[in-house]
Amino acid sequence: MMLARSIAAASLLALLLPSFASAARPDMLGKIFLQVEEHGEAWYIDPVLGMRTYLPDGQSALELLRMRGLGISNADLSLIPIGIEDRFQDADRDGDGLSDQLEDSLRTNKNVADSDLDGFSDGEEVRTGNNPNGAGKMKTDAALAKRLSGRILLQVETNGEAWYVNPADLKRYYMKDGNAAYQIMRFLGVGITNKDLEYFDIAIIEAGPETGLATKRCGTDMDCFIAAVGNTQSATVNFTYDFHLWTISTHVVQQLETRNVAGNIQYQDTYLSRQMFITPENRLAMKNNGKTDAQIDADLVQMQLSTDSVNVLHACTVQNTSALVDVLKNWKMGTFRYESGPEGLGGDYAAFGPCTETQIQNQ
Ligand SMILES: [Ca+2]
Ligand SMILES: [Ca+2]
Ligand SMILES: [Ca+2]
Repeated sequence: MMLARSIAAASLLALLLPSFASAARPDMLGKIFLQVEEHGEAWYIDPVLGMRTYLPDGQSALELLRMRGLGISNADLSLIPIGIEDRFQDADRDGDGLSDQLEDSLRTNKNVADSDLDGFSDGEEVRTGNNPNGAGKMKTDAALAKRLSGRILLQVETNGEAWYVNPADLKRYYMKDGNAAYQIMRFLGVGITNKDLEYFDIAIIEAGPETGLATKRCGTDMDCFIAAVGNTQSATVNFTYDFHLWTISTHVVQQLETRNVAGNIQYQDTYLSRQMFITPENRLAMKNNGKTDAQIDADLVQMQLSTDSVNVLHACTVQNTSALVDVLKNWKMGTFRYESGPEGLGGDYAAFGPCTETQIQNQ
């Protein structure tokens, strides 16, 4: 009975979902693999792009952090458990098992092994999930850690410190620089055959020359983002909007991001969340057409399940910056066009230039 029901649900989902190239291997997303049939080359499977990036050295790891990192608030970051990779050796002046720089990030005392003087060293407390700065356990959010599995996170409220959420244990590993990232990612990597690795296309991380303008982080201010795009400056914003398809309304929070790569603007957007609902008017109309509340609610649950994925991405190379600015202004006014074009990417995205669309299904 349970089996029949889950097969029915799975086939319904298969009908509703577009086919995603990487959905077949969700277990591999966000992991580091070492090419054991060659010379142990390290590859990162980007969980957003569903593509692999080659990491030959610390410089490439640094570019990966800069280009593919996701900004996170300190409050959210604190809810993800901390992992410690003992094989990565770094300065630890008080010998408590936490490197000096990790202690700076955690705000523990790097000169005192037991910051809160409770008899347990800072390292012991972090390893056991206890608070090294006071009493009690560290508060964690397993669902958040799972959602960010395999992502690189950047502490945008402080100094952009980078962390990697290891899919194997859903803990975050601190990477103080490119060299640390490279070594820690190698330690966390697992072997893979060439055949399995070749399942993923290669994504090339192009940092490009520095533009002299740091990434403008606009929070939720679309005017700030639009102005930055007009100046071909790298920028990010979280953008919230609603759209309506047939009787279903969808509330979306999306991260928009542009990057100035050697003078060219690259654009991408990522769904942070999508919630679907039915307005009272539409519910009444559906009931007048003979549906019961229970049927309407069941349909809604199925729709929500089918679109429950975050990390849905459009990536475009912008050919005409002013066209992108015009589209963003329309979005801000609530006019969002998403009709399919000849390549399946029409509507507003057709104005940007060549686009790829990648959608990753949640596990
Ligand atoms: Ca220490
Ligand atoms: Ca300490
Ligand atoms: Ca302590």
